[in-house]
Amino acid sequence: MSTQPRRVENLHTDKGKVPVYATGIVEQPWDDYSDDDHATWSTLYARQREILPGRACDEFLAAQDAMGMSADRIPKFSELNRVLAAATGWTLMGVEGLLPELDFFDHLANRRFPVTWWIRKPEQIDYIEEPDLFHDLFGHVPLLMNPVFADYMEAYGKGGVKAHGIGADALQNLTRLYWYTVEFGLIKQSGGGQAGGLRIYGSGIVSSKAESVHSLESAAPNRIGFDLERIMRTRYRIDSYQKTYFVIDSFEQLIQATQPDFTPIYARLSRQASLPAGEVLDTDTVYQRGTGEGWPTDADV
Ligand code: HBI
Ligand code: FE
Repeated sequence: MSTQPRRVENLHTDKGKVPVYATGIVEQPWDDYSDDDHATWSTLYARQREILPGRACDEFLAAQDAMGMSADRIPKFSELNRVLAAATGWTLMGVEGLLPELDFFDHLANRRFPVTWWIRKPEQIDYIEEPDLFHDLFGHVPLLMNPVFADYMEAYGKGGVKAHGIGADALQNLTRLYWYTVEFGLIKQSGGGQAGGLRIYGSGIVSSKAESVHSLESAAPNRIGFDLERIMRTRYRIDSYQKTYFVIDSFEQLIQATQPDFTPIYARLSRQASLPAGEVLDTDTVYQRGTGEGWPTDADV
């Protein structure tokens, strides 16, 4: 998600005052969740787990089960942290919402994943603009159990702290990488499955019912093989389905791509124009050249 993060000052919720620390870290007020909150989690969880087998990568579903997540109720961060910390050294921490980028990167660089403590209202069940608990906990957290993906997320955070020191263009390149991998990435799954063996690992997709189907089965979007510098040049959509989904061969491919120092890459990219979200290049490995049906005509970011 890349809407402007808002600093949290004195936070008063309808559940009374939730303690907020200077850095926006919030204890999960688990006892204060309403029946509606738990019902929203249950509805969304059951709905996604109904359609994800055969669409999400096996690692995602296995990790979600291994963490003990279920449709019963909103999971307790403290309980998940016991399993997660033992698996990959990552821990969750409650936050009010989007953090300033440098705070966010610094948390990732130290294997801390910020999870929004509140869940959307029942009337927002199908779409919410900014990341809520369901997007973060259901979408982002399970793959932190996967050692290779966990390494990638730490490397991403360290790269973000460095990019923050370099400047806005570097940050934009890196945000595109996050968008087309962590949020909206597809992966080749050994063993076939839907859509010629492509599966979902991106959090923005797995936490969305419609996009879980669209990303794999619609004729509209492009599906193109992962290429780090090509992705860093590619603009994206915030308010609609992606026009292009990028496909990795494996999580190892992600970690290998983040090994080199990005500074020379940023320098090279600064001399190249950014690409429209729906563009297909001659040099692309094309799994599907989309029809473009339904694509918005306004500007990509
Ligand atoms: N803050 N809590 C939170 N969660 C995010 O996913 C997040 C953020 N701040 C910035 C951000 N994401 C994006 O700008 C990333 O691309 C860095
Ligand atoms: Fe996200």
